[in-house]
Parts: sequence; structure tokens; C-alpha cells
Amino acid sequence: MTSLLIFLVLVLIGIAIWQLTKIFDLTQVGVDSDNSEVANDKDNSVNGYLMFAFVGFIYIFTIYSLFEWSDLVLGTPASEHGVEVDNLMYISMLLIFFVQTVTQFLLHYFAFKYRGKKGQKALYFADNNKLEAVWTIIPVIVLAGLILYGLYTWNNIMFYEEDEDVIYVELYAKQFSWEARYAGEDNTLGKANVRYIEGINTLGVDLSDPAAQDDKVVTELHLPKGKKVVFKIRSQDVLHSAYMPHFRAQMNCVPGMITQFAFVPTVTTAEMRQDEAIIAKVDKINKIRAKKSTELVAKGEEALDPYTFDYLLLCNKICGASHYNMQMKIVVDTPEDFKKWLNEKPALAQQWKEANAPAEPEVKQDVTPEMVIDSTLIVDNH
Ligand SMILES: [Cu+2]
Repeated sequence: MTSLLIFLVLVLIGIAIWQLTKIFDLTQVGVDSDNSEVANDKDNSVNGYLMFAFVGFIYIFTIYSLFEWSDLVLGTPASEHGVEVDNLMYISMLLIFFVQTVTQFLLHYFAFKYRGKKGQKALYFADNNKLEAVWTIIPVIVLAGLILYGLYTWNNIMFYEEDEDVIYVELYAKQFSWEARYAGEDNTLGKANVRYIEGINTLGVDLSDPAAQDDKVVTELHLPKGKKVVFKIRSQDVLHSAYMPHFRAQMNCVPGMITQFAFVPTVTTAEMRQDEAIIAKVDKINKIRAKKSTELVAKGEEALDPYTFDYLLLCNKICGASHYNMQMKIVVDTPEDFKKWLNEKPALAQQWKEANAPAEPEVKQDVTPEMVIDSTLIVDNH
């Protein structure tokens, strides 16, 4: 009902404005005005100044954004290669920022300076080799530099040797959750295929494969600080993307194939919680949550829990209705804590055996002669 009233009011306001303009037009009858569709000097001037105003707006909004939202960036990278990714990002952004500032100014300033004036004609020339060489060669050099630097960084990140001291972890994506599999003592992940998915074997691990016997499946990812972790990434259903923003890592999860990404975590969860930027971020979030909580309590609902920092593995491909909530907690431990944590986890093959052990045979009740007689008596009564 309210929306209908608002709609009616808007329609009436529209009609009123339309009528007012008609009255205004009538008051102008007889006044010498330029009704032609061709822009005159005044129109061109107005547009010229508007161009100037627009470039001012871009600059002011940019400066405002930097002050208002610069605390939303990710902060300290938590992986070895993260520093390289950040450098690449900073250099690219600085360059874009510089070029954008200069070119936008020139574009809008010239639009203002050479705005149309009566009697003024534009100079026409077909080409200028010097000018074209300058605006071709400079971008070629800059872009080639950026691309080569990016390729070099990417190759550095993606390269690892098989015999390096690494641990293998499988990330398994499905609508809408993650699971992880550790390779166990042999550091070799057993074979897996969706066709083997059954009961608690939700990753489809081939339990007849000797390498799979010590594999461990978990729903919370733990990583040791300072050790290279090679992720072997699979998907059960659609395209997902394994995104670990704090580690500057992202890789597609493609059904039917194994993709991979490797990195060395350098900051434990406990250390990251002491990071200044993270403390400020957590405070900011908790202030918002506290405000929301008072609203909720006033409505008679439960208050929100305060937030503590944790690393996250997120899905970064819009993969369906609950995509936004597809995440797994990541804990970076010291190597000792990591070992302890992993040792406590049972192997999937063991869990499978326990879950599918044949049921204990039922204990047969002794049948006494009296019971037999009784039942015959019951039958006889009928
Ligand atoms: Cu997903």
C-alpha cells in the first residue's frame, strides 16, 4: 500500500513539473531566445566547464577513496611468494594511477580549451609520424616490461621441484563446501575418482590403492609454517576456484582434472593475530558487530559472537546459490603443532573399516520347553 502511495506521489510530482515547464515556456513567448538545435558559444562554454568539473570530480573521488577505504586492502602477505605478488600489484597500480591522472587531465583540459567558438576552425592534418611513434613506442616498452615482469614472477611462483621437501595436500571442492586430504606418511596421495564416492568416502578415494591407506581427510586445513605445501586441486561438480587471499593464492578447480598451486606459509595464525593491520581490522569488524548485536538484542534475538581473525579458503567462482558461504578455515601452525595435529587425525581407510565392519552376530535367546508349551497353549485357545 505504501509503495503504491509513493508511486502515485511520484507520478503527480512528474505531472506537476511537466505543467510548470509548459507555463515557463509560455512566459518566454516574445523574448528573443535561440531555439535552434545547433550549439552556440554559450552551450559550448557550459560543456567545456562541465568537462573540467568532471575531471575535478574524478580526482576528488579518487583522493576520498584512498583515505576512506585504503584500510580494506589485504595487508601483510602470509606466504613467501605473496611479497612478489604484492610488488607486481603495487607497480602495476602505481603505473595505472600515474597514466590515468595525466591522460584524464589532458583529455578533459583539451576538451575545455578547444571548445567550439564562433569563427574558430579546427586544424586538420592527416598524420604526424613523430607523434604516432611516441604514443606507440612508449606504451609498447612499458607494457612489454610489465608483461615480462609478470611472466617472470608467475613462473617463479608456479615452479617447484618434485624432489623438494614438500608436503602434498588435496583440496576438494563441491557445491558448497571444501574438504582436504593429507598424503600421510608416504607423502603420496592415493588415487581418487568420483565413481568411488560412497558413504564416508566423500572424496572418492580408491581405498584399494596402497598409497591411499594412510591418507587423511579433514574439514579444517592446517599448514606448517616455513614448509612448501603443494595443493592438488579437484572438483566434484562444477567450476570452483580455490582462493586463499592472505596467501595471495588462487587456482581454478576443474571437474575431471587436477590443477595445482604451491606456496610456503610464512606467518602462523597466532602471529597474524598480532599484526597491527589485522588488529585494526578485527576491531573495526567487532564494532560493526557490537552495533548490530544491540539491534538484535533489542528485537529479542541473540547477540553476535565477537570475530577473531582466521585465514580462509574461499570459493572465488560463482558456482551456485550458496557460493558465498563456501569456505574452509585455514590454520597455520608451527611445524611441531602441525605434526601433532595431523598425527591425531585418523586415516580414511581405518575410518572406512570401522564404519563398514560386519555387525556383531545377534545373541540367540535360549528357548525353554515351557515357552514352547505356552505358545502352543495360546494357539490352542484360538
Ligand atoms: Cu564454489
